Amino acid sequence: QESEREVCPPKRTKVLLIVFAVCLVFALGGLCILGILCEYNSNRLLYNIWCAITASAYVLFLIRCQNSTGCALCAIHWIHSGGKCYYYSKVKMNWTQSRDHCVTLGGHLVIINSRAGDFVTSNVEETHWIGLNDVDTEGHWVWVNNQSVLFFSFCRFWMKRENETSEPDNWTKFHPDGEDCAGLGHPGGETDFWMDAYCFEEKRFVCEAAAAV
Ligand SMILES: [Ca+2]
Ligand SMILES: [Ca+2]
Repeated sequence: QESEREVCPPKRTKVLLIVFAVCLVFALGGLCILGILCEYNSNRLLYNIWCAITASAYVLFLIRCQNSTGCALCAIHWIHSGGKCYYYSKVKMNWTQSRDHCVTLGGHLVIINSRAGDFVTSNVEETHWIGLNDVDTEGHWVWVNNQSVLFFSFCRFWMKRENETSEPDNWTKFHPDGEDCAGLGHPGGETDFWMDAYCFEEKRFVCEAAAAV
């Protein structure tokens, strides 16, 4: 059973960071006072040990903050990139279930209207649902936030075939309603392009959420 973890709301994360910073200041202050006392007592060994511990803690703090996934920017199991957090599911669901599951995780099915699309596609090795569909109006593709697909994305990501119909092709061979939901790649191979598919198919999916700041 896939674990569900919510993305920490930015406000809550800010409060935690402030509490953490205050604690850190008090801790460092205490260590400094202790170090001064130790020095005052001419206990150089103990003083040096406290200095080493203090410096190490500070370095570890800096390393953690410089790590792109550090400082709780994204919840566990989410990947940080460009101010966004991305979650790649382990389970397969149909498109509607995928959309709803992303919401329960604190995000939404991924919206690709920027160069983030290359990052998203680079992290999948099999077909995944994305937050794009033409359920309401055939041929009018919209994201889960009701935005239209930008021209750049439309040209860049839909699969192109030579001498055949390119995607989206609204294939009706296995269902008369055609294909109204978009996924990365196809079940058999490459994943760095979009294809429309039957919304009832079960695929893994990519969720997106804003990174906490
Ligand atoms: Ca369609
Ligand atoms: Ca298709």
